[in-house]
Amino acid sequence: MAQEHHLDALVVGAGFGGIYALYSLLKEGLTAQAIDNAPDVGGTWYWNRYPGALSDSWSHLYRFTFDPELLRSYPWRKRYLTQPEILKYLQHVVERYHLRPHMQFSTRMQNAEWNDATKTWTVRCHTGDVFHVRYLFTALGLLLKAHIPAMPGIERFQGEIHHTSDWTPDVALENQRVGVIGVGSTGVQVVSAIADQVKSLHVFVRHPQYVVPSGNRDVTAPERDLINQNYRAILADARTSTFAMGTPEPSRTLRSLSPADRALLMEELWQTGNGFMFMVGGFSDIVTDDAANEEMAQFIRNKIAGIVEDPQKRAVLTPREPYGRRPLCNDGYYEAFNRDNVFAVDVSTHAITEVTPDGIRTADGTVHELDVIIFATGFDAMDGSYAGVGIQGRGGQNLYDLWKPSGPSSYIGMSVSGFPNLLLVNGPHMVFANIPLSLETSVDFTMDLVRRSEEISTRTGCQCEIEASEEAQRAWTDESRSSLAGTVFEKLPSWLLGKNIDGKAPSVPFYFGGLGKFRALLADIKAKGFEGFQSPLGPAGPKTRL
Ligand code: NA7
Repeated sequence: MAQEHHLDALVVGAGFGGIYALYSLLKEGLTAQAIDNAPDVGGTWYWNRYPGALSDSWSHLYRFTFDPELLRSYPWRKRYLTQPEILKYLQHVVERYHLRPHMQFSTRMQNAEWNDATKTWTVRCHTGDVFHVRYLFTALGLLLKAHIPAMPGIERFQGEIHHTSDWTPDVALENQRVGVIGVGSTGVQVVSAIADQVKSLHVFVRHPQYVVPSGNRDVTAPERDLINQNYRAILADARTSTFAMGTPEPSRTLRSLSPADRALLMEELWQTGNGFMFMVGGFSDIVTDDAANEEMAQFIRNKIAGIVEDPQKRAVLTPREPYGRRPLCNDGYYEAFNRDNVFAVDVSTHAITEVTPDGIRTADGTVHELDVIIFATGFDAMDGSYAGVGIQGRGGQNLYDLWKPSGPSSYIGMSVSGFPNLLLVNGPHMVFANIPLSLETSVDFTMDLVRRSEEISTRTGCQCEIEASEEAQRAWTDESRSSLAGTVFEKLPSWLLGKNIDGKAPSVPFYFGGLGKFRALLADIKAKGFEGFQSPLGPAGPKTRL
């Protein structure tokens, strides 16, 4: 039954970020609740239940790290975690810390409004529930809003249509004629998983990507013991590294080795598997030096040529662009195209023109007959997650509208000027790194902010406002932009830059400086009395700078 709730804090989202924010708030002694639109915990990992869904971070680092006992005791089988395993793990965490009584599911936040007189947020949900809280944590996830490109005729299709992020376990693909649109991380996983189940599989490829093996396999008991014994050092390394993926990040450049030695190293990386490992685990300059990047890219092209037997399929699957999107890995992707029932459709030269009642027509006039169309077409990432919720700050300013014209802007991915006591969990301009570790860093810092705010509020008798200064926010937005400058990532139109969505303002919605640097920066901000935040939480005096 719908209720009015009066709490210290509301957390919106019950994925990795929301779970840890809720845990931290309760530990702090505050009254808090989490809500989620989904019927259970999991966030991104609840919705993305498509076949083959797998995390591409090593299993031992794709988890919470705040509890050493949990780290050492929770079992895992392989080097990577499947979606069902991740969901089970998150459910376990929720039970272990008795969080479930503080969670309400099937509850969607519709809007949130800041009241400057009472210094509270009023959050209204589609269930009729209303929450009055002093702190609002948005843990909405990066990949919430599905991107489904407009395609004429789609409503006339007589088969089934699914986006991978809205998958239900009852989707039956066996013996069906299936079309997959998109070959990003998701499409690659789906294709590899279903190729041998379906009658036919047409994969619509616009920009083929570089896919290296993941090298997935069982983790042996001695390997697990070794990880357990060394967890402290492993975590320390990850937290001071750039991507926090547990892969080496050497400083040697590609050309510091002889051609023969670097070919050997590339082969070793290929055999080891893991996308980040391949991109940054061998050489330091793959993302910054065009020639080094091209040599690495050519190595992968040669591998593709050695695996994909059919010349037409090989041509469609071979990328020509630099190796500079989010690195992908998956076992068996290219091999799947050696099956007679799997086809590579080149939609860069012959785009999809329409969906017909019985399939997809491409510009060359061919109708590819299908029973099921799977959109693996990605997301309106990051600020897109905020599109469906009306968050109104001081003066009725709408957060998403504010971000729309020139891209999102925040201070350290956590706070937005004009939106007091709104704490973003992995919001726009968060650090680009392995998610569990980066979000723990962010939530820990927001808890530092809340702790300080509570002290001030108790001392002064007035609710303290946690709010970035405009200058600090602007400086951080600039910093995020320059963190990408000179890298290959900036040259390609990927979702990392919001360039996959027509009409979206180009922006750099991540901070690419790395987790180690980010953590050092947060320590510095704290040491300087929460520099960049407005007084009284931040330093007194004139507006603060980074
Ligand atoms: P991505 O990486 O954004 O990939 C989406 C794919 O969909 C990509 O291959 C796109 O091709 C393709 N796409 C999108 N629109 C079209 C149209 N109209 N026609 C043909 N192909 C299209 O999303 P993912 O879900 O795979 O991965 C997102 C992140 O989730 C991933 O990086 C992980 O961090 C988890 P394009 O490249 O635009 O030509």
